[in-house]
Amino acid sequence: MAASLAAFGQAVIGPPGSGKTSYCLAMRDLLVGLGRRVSVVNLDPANEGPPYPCAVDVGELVTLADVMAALGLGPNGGLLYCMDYLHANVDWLRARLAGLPGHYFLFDCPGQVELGTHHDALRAVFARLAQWGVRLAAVHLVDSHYCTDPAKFISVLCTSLATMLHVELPHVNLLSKMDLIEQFGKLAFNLDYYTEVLDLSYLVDHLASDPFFRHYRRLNEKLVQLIEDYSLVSFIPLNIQVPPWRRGGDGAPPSLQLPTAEREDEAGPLRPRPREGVPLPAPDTCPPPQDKESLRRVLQAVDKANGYGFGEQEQRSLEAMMSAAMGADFHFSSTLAVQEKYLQPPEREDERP
Ligand SMILES: Nc1nc2c(ncn2[C@@H]2O[C@H](COP(=O)(O)OP(=O)(O)OP(=O)(O)O)[C@@H](O)[C@H]2O)c(=O)[nH]1
Ligand SMILES: [Mg+2]
Repeated sequence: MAASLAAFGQAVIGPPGSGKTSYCLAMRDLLVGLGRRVSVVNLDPANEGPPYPCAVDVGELVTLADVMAALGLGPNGGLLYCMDYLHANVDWLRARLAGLPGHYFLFDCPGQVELGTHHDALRAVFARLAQWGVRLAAVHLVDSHYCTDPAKFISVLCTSLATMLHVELPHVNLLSKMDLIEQFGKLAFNLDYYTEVLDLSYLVDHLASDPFFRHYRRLNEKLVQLIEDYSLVSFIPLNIQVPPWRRGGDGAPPSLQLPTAEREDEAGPLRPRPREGVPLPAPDTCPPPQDKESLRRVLQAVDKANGYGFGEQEQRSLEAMMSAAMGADFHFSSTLAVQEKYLQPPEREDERP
């Protein structure tokens, strides 16, 4: 029997565009800063030229473009085929991971929703990883702006629950892009109502004030009852980018220091390295600095979920200890502080035009 890989990692999943690839880049930078040896594994056959240094790329095995051209499939069918192909050739993945002993893996997964809710290939790949000794937590991202629309938020809850039940891994749900949460309107309730998924009957009442949704009240009642019966879904707010009003003078708060020089050699800079043939962005189009504080809170939950936090692996660096100390404040997401941090402050009377 082949030796166990004995590793920890995160399977980063979620709907298209929810921020999975950006999360992998930012989480990698954070983990490298903590002294972990990290490898990002791109499992998305449509992800050409990911922004992070890619240790293992499914594109070496199969790409969506090739499958679509060779089999005449559309993008959705093509992606499902690619994932079935990966599952059928999963030993390729094992051989690649075996070449990275002692590494912490971040798996950047494709965004097709059915892969998380009912298609079998991705779940089967995760099950094989578990058999090989890779202890995974699923990190499931959904766009936070859905909170501003009660109907969409109910569907987000249903999708998250279905994914948790289907993927069968320890699970951490994230509300991503907190800087955009109120982009399409104000929240009807405090932020902790959405992160803790509190009494959902208020949401149904709120929805019933819309003449269109009044007809679907009983359906919505049944859906929220199902979610509450399982009592599994809750969210941690995540913001990869620092909101402009919190950036201060030069745009970067003091907590967002770049890694030290020797770390930078090992890890690469906080922002993506320029790739060959890709022009450098102009200074004003550089990606905004990352919100490390928000990422650390996510890491706390993930370390508990996959068991990493209960081992001896972490080097006792100051940053690692600070990161651990933040665990004492795990109910952060239910406090007013998080609301003040991530939501635009309300307009003051004297500032209104
Ligand atoms: N404002 C803001 N934008 C973000 C944040 N995180 C990601 N984005 C943007 O969201 C878009 C999609 O991000 P990706 O990381 O490519 O999302 P993805 O889930 O990997 O997308 P697919 O692989 O296509 O499913 C990009 O334009 C990112 O720059 C965030 O915290 N705030
Ligand atoms: Mg992606």
